[in-house]
Amino acid sequence: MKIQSAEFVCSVMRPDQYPRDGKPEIAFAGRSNVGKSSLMNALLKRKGLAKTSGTPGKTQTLNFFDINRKLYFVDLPGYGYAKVPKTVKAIWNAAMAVYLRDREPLRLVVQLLDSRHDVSDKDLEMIGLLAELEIPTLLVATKIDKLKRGERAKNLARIREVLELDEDALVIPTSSETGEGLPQTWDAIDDCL
Ligand SMILES: Nc1nc2c(ncn2[C@@H]2O[C@H](COP(=O)(O)OP(=O)(O)OP(=O)(O)O)[C@@H](O)[C@H]2O)c(=O)[nH]1
Ligand SMILES: [Mg+2]
Repeated sequence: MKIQSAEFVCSVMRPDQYPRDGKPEIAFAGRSNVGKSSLMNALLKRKGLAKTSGTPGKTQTLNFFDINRKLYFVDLPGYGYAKVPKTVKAIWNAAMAVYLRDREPLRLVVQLLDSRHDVSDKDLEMIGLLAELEIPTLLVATKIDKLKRGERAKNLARIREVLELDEDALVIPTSSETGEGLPQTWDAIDDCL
């Protein structure tokens, strides 16, 4: 997809605040710091559009971005080890669950997994929820540029094994730094629109 425009629209928590024009939505989910905001920016070729940070817990609300006046990217708050109180995490998780459970325009969740780390219990919970809700899900393994050649194959195989994926299931290795995997990610997004 050629990006003609990409604009921040709103930062929200409650369903009555979501956009109402019915344009299709692609959401980005994954633990804090896995690289959701960076991947969105890389896909859109807009460096500072979604705010990124070395400190986990940067994105704290659902952030909607209008792409080409045609669809929305939705940057979800990260789950997991964000350095915030439990009560705040519970509020983010609830906001995310409400969104996922009942969002008609949602076409695809891009679920990010850090290629350097083992799949966490929280990741499994999230992937289980997406399956239960029958939401089309694309798995991507982020920060692949940080792995050495040998580690790369091993870690990708490990992800497939832990998630018990079929041979034909896709896990796209991505890097927001080198651009690896971005065309394949766009192909999968385009297929859902
Ligand atoms: N080397 C490398 N670093 C990355 C990549 N993607 C993200 N990072 C770095 O990882 C850190 C976290 O990235 P974010 O995009 O802010 O992560 P996030 O998932 O949006 O985090 P939260 O908003 O806290 O949930 C930043 O320091 C990024 O520069 C990647 O593909 N390669
Ligand atoms: Mg973020």
